[in-house]
Amino acid sequence: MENEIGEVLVTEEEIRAKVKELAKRISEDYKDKELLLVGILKGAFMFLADLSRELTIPVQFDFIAVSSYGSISKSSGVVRILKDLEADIEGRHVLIVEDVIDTGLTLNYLIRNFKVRRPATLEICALLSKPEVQRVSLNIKYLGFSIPAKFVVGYGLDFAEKYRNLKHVATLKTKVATGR
Ligand code: PRP
Ligand code: 7HP
Repeated sequence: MENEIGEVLVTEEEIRAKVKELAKRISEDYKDKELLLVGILKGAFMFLADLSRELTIPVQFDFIAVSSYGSISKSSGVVRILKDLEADIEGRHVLIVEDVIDTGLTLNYLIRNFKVRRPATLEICALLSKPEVQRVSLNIKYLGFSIPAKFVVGYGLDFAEKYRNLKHVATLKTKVATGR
């Protein structure tokens, strides 16, 4: 399976150090608040699991699963909610945890959707961002790494549902379009 994997962009050690650094900042910023972590399935599961274990404050968890409507509406940024939040987020301190921001359209949609539910605060924590292909402006308060506009796998990210379990982030030898 490793034959398809290209160069390592972010090593296991770099991820571990960054997760600790982000968790420290988040623990300080939310020390007097009740934090609700919202993971975007599936890709964020590994980052969320590691990040949350480095937090030194009590937290609660919720998850949302989304998918693009289809090739035509992908560019419109409209996403379909496959599994909605269980929590009522009105008045809550919500931190969205995402694996990768590519065009930014998914998060842009979710931010607008969540704001309607009137959380007390709403912030983004993303492991990876590809600034070259981002099409909407987002305020990413907690960011792990800015990477080139290459399709990547590992640490939660997949290609055809494979490679999510890699401990590092790597490119694929097979060329895959990124940035939609
Ligand atoms: C990925 C990723 C983001 C989105 C980013 O999810 O987890 O949610 O795409 O792309 P964008 O910034 O261009 O909107 P994907 O649809 O691959 O689902 P998955 O997390 O289940 O793998
Ligand atoms: C989605 C996605 N999934 C895996 N790898 C990437 O680089 C990706 N960008 N957007």
